[in-house]
Parts: sequence; structure tokens; C-alpha cells
Amino acid sequence: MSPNEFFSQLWQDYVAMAPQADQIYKLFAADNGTVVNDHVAFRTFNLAPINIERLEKHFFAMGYRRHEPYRFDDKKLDAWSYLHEDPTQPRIFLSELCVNELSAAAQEYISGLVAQIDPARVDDPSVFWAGPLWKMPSHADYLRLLEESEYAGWMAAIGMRVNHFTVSINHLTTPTTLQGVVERVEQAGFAINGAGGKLKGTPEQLLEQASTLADRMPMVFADGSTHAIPTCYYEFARRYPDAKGELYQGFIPSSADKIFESTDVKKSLKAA
Ligand code: OOG
Ligand code: NI
Repeated sequence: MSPNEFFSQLWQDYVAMAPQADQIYKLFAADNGTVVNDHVAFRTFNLAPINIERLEKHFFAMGYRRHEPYRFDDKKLDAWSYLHEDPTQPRIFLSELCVNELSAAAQEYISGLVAQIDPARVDDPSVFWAGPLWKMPSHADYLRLLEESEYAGWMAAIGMRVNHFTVSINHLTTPTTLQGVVERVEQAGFAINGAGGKLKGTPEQLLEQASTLADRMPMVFADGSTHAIPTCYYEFARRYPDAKGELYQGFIPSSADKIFESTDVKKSLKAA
């Protein structure tokens, strides 16, 4: 599958889960003509057949290579970033929850979800917009998972799909600053994730970022109950050149740690 086809399929799944992204995209597209993606991000569990090592082969097949590893101790996550040989293609950020670091009860529950996956399903790149590859959890199980790990709860109910797209501020003609972008998004009525401050990172760190709070969409749980839960969010990033004049390509762990919280249940309080 070509990167263009991959990202266009992902975008369709994404805006169905996060209608705000399409609305915000249109705001910037109206003023700029085109909107370029800085990166997209995926989440998974570190259990076969959906661990990073099994999923990343789809990126390699599209022309990506591993760039840098990251570790988030508090959230029990490992991650990799990927760069395409064609620098106009978006970067990819893929994290996985280290299930072995969770409580015995959570480990057992998540292993039960992953055991339902047909490994052959993971061999097709469409796995990245498959949603849950298991039976939906009951609402009680979802809440129990969330208490231990927001990320685990999100994965169990939302499943395999893109977590966010990211507007490249470098490619906008207006606004050109992160502050300006955040003001534009807030004026249009969308909430920005304030964890660690709305504006994350500095020019010295070579990456400035902000993100919306995830949309909420009603989901039907295994017990038959319907609840609006956080789905996906939109991000805005501005990169700076390093001392050699090369645009910074990495991610900033202290900023990323807070960007993950854009899907936290207590933060995305907007009713659906
Ligand atoms: C990824 C959060 C990190 C970034 O740009 O630092 C990130 C996630 O929420 O899955 O996207
Ligand atoms: Ni991101």
C-alpha cells in the first residue's frame, strides 16, 4: 500500500471518530490551501500479534525506517518514531503499553483481549483502522482498566486506529506561531489540553506542540450500555532547525508524556 493510500484511509477512520479534526482541518485549509501533516500516532499493547515489532513491518513496507526509541516510565510505555525516505511524508509515532508491568488482574484481562485476535488479520495494513480486534469490554471492565492505565482503557475500547494527526505549523502561512494556532482553535470553540501547560516545548528544544482534548463518541459496551468516551484528538507542531541547520525530527518525552493525556477521561469533560 502506498503511503498516500494509507494516510487517506486513516484520515477517513479518524474524522469519523473525531469530527473536530475535520472541522479544524477545514479552518486551516480555508486560510492556507493545503494542510501538511507533521506526524500521526498509534497505540498498541506489547503482546503478540499486535506488539510494535509485528506492526512496524507495515511501515517498513511503505518506505519508513526506525528513527528513535522513547520510554515513558510513569505510563509504562515504550515507543518508536519512524521517518520516511521521502521527507514530505508524515513521521509516525508508535507506542506500546508494557502489559507485563501492570497488575496481575489487568495483565490477565488484556491477554484475554489479545488472545481473540486472528494473527492473519494483523498481516494487512488495514489493521491500523480495524478498531477493537476483540469483543468490546463491559463498561465495568473499561472503568477498571482506566483506573490503572488511561492508555489501557483507551486501547480496550477504541482499539487499533490512528490516535491523532498533527498539523505542521511550519507549512502554514497563517498563523505561523503555536500561540496563534492555539488561539485560532480556541476561538473556533475547541478545547486545548492544558496538561503541563497548553503550549508544550520551546524553540530551544526544537519542537513546540499543543493538542486538543479528544472528542467523545458514544460506544456500545459488552453489557449493552452506551457511554460517550474519549476517542481521538488533533495536534499542532512547529519544528526548528538544529545547530547544523537541519530540521529537528524527533519527539520530546516530557511534552509527549502530557500529550498522551489528551484522551484522559477526566480531562475530556465535554459531553457528546
Ligand atoms: C501519543 C502522544 C505523544 C507526541 O507528539 O509527542 C505524541 C499518543 O497520545 O498516543 O503524539
Ligand atoms: Ni503527536
